[in-house]
Amino acid sequence: MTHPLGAVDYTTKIPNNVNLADDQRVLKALEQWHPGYIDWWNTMGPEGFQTSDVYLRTAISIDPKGWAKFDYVKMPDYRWGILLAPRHDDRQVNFGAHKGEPAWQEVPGEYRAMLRRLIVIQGDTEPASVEQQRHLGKTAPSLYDMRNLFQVNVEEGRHLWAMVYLLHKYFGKDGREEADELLNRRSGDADKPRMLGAFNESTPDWLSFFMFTTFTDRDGKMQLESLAQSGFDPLSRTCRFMLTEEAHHMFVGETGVGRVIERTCQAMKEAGIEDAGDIAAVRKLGVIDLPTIQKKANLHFSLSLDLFGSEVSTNAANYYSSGVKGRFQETRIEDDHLLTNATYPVSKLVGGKVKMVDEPALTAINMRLRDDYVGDCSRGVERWNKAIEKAGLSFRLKLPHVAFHRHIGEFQNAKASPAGEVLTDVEWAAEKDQWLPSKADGDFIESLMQPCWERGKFASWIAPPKVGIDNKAGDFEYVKIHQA
Ligand code: BYC
Repeated sequence: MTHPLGAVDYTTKIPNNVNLADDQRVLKALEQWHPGYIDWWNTMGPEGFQTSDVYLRTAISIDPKGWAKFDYVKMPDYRWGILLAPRHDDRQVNFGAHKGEPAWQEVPGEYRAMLRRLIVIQGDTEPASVEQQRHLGKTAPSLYDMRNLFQVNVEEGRHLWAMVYLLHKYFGKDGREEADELLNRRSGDADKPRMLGAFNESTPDWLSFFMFTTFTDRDGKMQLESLAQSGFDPLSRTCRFMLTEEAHHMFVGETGVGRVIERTCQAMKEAGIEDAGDIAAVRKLGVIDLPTIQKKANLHFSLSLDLFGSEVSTNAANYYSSGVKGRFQETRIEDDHLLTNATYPVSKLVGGKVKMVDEPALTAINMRLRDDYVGDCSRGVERWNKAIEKAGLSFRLKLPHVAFHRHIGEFQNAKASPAGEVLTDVEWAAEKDQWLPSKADGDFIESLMQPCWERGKFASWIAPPKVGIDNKAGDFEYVKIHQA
């Protein structure tokens, strides 16, 4: 269904705090973009559930206490708003060559191409993830999980709107062309793929979805945090508000994996199985064995590490020196915020071994952000391990070494084990199915992916959540299914 142009009331249809009603040029550009977006949503968004009523939160303001409202919505009618965090008139560029100058309210000509590229890359990931996840509704393990999937999806749609607004507002004709292209690329397409590697991978099952939202959305958080530091104030303000929504996506991932672990441990305990390595016995219980969960974590963590780009990168140095993309929590770091003389330790492949080498801190910006990311991920894994420990099992999940299974940067041509030992091709080929999900693992997980859509019920392989969304009771009907 495409809304006829004249029927779309943008001043009320798009909640916004950017004065769209008084900005006729941008309003017109968005009006022209909107039908293409709705077409994309209807053809590439959640498959089969476009007419269902979903209990969704919608961002309606930027007030930290009441920014969202919950209600039943059919997804194509979701109000994809344009919301920027409040403007502070005294905000400055906080790092790089322009440090101390007032933050830019317009795009500086010399950094136009750079900013446009970063905004396009950020924008490209948002619809890509919706495309990757579009088939998952059909195998949802509960109405609660189905609703969370759709919540993540509509908000990724809103994040696309956020980037498209910036392109239309600040980048003129080429901004409009880039906005159109964002609707033309497709995840995994041979001719028009999405821009970054991990966004062209498939998300074949719900465990992958939970791993993706744990690890890849967390890259989203780190990248948005870095862009939120930007000297280009509208980008900073947009990203700050997006981070408010992003937190829920990581919650969905981390608690999703946590609930899979909880259910597995519970089933093992009930059956008196103590050896997590007895995969056949555990699988017979209709739950996912812990070693397979580890393999999925290995896959999604390593794919997400690639999203940080090369450890040593002149692009990253240029972004930083120009003041367009900073470090995680830049303003809380105690240094000169110029980094002209500083160094930073980078893990590199030296003589066939992984070693730490000091590099100029400016070119090591990606590495530093990745280190912050790995720290954040480790804390999540520790929370998962607590549940395993509590169940009295000796198995522990671990993040693989950063050299493991990489396609970008220092280790892209190396074959390394999860422990970080560099291997020959033959050794790698012999072991890789122990470390990454094999076809047989995929087939087993797929066999468990049976829909469970009864109110308050959950599939055999996942525990219920501790609390409902918006404090709803356990048997709340999060999705009223009307299948298209
Ligand atoms: N795949 O110096 P290099 C999210 C390219 S996720 C393919 O190594 P740089 C979300 C790179 O573009 C966050 N290509 O790296 C999560 C460059 O190409 P050109 C998304 C890659 O530029 C879940 C060349 O390799 N946001 O929001 O310092 C659901 C050399 O680049 C990859 C952003 O990423 C790759 N993995 O850093 C929904 C923020 N890595 O220019 C949403 C914006 C590198 O030579 N993007 N290349 O043609 C950036 O800040 C940077 O572009 C990157 C790369 C961090 C991605």
